[in-house]
Parts: sequence; C-alpha cells; structure tokens
Amino acid sequence: MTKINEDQFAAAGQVIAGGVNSPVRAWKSVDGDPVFVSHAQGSKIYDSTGKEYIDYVLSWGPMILGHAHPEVIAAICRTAQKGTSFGAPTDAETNMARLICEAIPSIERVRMTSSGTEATMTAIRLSRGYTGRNMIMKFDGCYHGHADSLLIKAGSGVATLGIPGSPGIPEALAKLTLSLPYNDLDALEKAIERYASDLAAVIVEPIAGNMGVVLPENGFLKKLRELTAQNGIVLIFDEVITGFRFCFGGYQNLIGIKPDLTCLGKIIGGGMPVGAIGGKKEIMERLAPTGDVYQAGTLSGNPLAMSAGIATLNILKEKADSFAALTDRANGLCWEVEKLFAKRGIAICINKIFSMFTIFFQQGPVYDLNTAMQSDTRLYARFFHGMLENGVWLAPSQFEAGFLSFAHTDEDMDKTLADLGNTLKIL
Ligand code: HOZ
Repeated sequence: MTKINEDQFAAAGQVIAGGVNSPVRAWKSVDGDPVFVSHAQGSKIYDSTGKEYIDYVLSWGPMILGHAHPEVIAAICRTAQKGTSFGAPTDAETNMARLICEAIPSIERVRMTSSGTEATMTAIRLSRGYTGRNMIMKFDGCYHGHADSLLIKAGSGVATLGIPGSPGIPEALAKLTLSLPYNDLDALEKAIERYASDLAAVIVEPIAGNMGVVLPENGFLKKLRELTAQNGIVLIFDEVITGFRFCFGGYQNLIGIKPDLTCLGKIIGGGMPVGAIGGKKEIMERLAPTGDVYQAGTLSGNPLAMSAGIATLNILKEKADSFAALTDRANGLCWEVEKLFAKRGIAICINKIFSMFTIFFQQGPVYDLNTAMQSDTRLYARFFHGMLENGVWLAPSQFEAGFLSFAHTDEDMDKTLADLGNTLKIL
C-alpha cells in the first residue's frame, strides 16, 4: 500500500486531531497514509513531491470549472485587496442571492452560510419553528453535514468508518430523527401515515452522493413531494453536491419538483467555504430579523466566498449549453471503464448521473445504503492505490462520489483508461 508522506502525516498528528481536519481525508478505509497536496490546476492535483494526478475528487465536488480557474482567482484577488471580511451587508451578497433565485425557481429568498452543514442545520431549525413540530425524517446513507439531528445513519465519513451514529448526540435528540431506507416507498408511506402530525421536515439528497452515488428510483421524489405537501411537512432538498453540477440550477430544475427549502454549498462558493439555504418566502421570512427563528454568522456572505461563487456561477451561466458535453465525456469514460473491468472479469456496478459517478465493487444493483454496503471495500482500496500509483486521484472511500470538471480533456480520459489498464493487471 502507498506509504509516502508518512512524516507529514505524523507531524500533523502531533498537532491536529487525527492529523486531518475532516475524517475521510485520513484514508483509513483504504489503508494508507494520506498524500499531502501542494497545489492544483485545471483537472490536475499535485502532491508535495510534485507528482501529478488527474483529479476526480475535485475537493468533493466544488471545482466544476477545474482548479484555480483564472477568472475565479482574479475575482478573489480583486476582492481581497479591498478587505476580506466586514460583518456588514455588501452588494455582492445581493448579487449572489439574485443569481441563485434566478437559477432555481423554488427559491424566493436566500440566506448565506459558511458551510453546507450550517445550511442544513438552519433548514431543520427553520422547519421546526415554522411548523411547530419536532420530528424530522431523513434517509439512510444520506449525509447532510454533521449537525446533531442529521448525524443519524448518515453516509460519507460515517459510512466509510463504519460509525453507526456518534457519541455526543443526546438520545433525546436522536429520537426525533427518523431514518428510512432510501428509495423504499412502502416504508415512506407507512412512516408518514404514522408520524405525519409530528413531522416538521423531510430532508433528502435528491441524488444521494454520500453512500457513493445512488439514484432515486422512479416516483420516489414525486411521492415524497406529494406526501409532504398533503401533510404540511417541509420538504428540504439537500443540493449541496447537486446544485449547479448538472445544469445552471439544481437537480430539481431537471425533474420539475419544487421543494419548500433547498440547501446549497460547494459549487456556489467556487472553492471557498460557503453554504446557503433558500426557499419559499413565507418560510424563509421566519428567519430573524423578520422572523423569530434565530440564525447568524460572522463570515456568512463573506466577500471572498461571494466573489469566487459569483464568478463561478456567471461562467456556468454562460456555459449552460456545455453541461451536455460534460455528461457525454463522463458517459464515455464510465462506458470504457465498464468494458475494461468486464474484460478482466471483475464485477463492478457503476452508478452515474451526468458528471457524477461511483464505481461500486460488486455486481449491483445499488439502490440504498444496505446494497451499497455490500461492496468489496478491500478490493476498492487496492484499486484506489493502483490508480493513485499510476497518477489518478480518486476518493479514498468506496462510499463517495467521483466528479468530472469542465477542465478535464480527452487526453485525461485516455490516460485514465490506460492507467486503469495497468491497475487491472495487478488487481
Ligand atoms: N464529507 C466530505 C465528502 N462527502 C469530505 C469532506 C472533506 O474531507 O474535505
């Protein structure tokens, strides 16, 4: 297994809890020490020895334009020269909110935060305040950040490390969160029937990206919308990953379903720390200062984050027609990957949508957390290290999504497939 950067990781471990600032970065489930990054440009990321990798993690999604896009960097630099934080309103915040409202029709009002976790945490508090109810519903394997109420049967690092929940979350609070299997209409109908009058909100990743990519089955999201509307339950779409990844808007634009609230993050910050919650005016105006539900943040709407986000969204708006080409490139790559694995006689199941994918090391189908967990994670770890050795940077966990950016080229695809060929020889 790869064992470079041991000194750096050991040094980090002396001063940083676990040596990392987010658990999945420790590469525990792929059995190796993390490679330390020095810089990144376009579709490439470079480690501290200067080695180049084609990057399919893209900072876990935000870098859809590729790393260090010149227009985004120029916007950040221009803004930084005028000051980096004011704790007072700026026009940039209005411009950002306008772009979001224009792109996603269900959003009439926006509140910026500094992370996706803050956005989902706010969405839950707001739903509880608005409905006067306490319970919430989520789905197994969906990860909505690390707020107490949402860290129940969550995906991402929690699934990667096999942690069922987390100590530190009071039992009394955990009891207020129901978690159901993703895509299980029967369980959904029964739970709504039983708990409707106590449920403040249902929160869902409309495309699950944190147990690996798992797609909603036909009718699942539509039924969710119907049942929540009928019962006065706030429907929250967590589009932190999917927002602006498939089109200039959210996944909701493509399926014509309007949630009551939407959480955003990642791409809207162009690589700077950001989050946002948006939705119906009637609900959003319950936030203080117009309403009584409190939420705040010194760095919310931070000028650097706004400038990087606005630059990114403006480029995506201009490129709206190019999303199809990005999808074609991802389809072509996944198709060739499937062929190479089949030739080698290794069973995989690729779940993909637009420019987002996961190669599950199993026959499939993968349609919920239970089926995702049947993957051969040991084999994934060997695959991960083989690809890394060859110069391809993949997620250090079976239970995460891979992404393509507009900076990826045909040459990147060819090299990736050649690297896969080499990796398969030793798998
Ligand atoms: N939970 C994130 C991926 N879904 C990982 C964040 C990080 O480690 O940077």
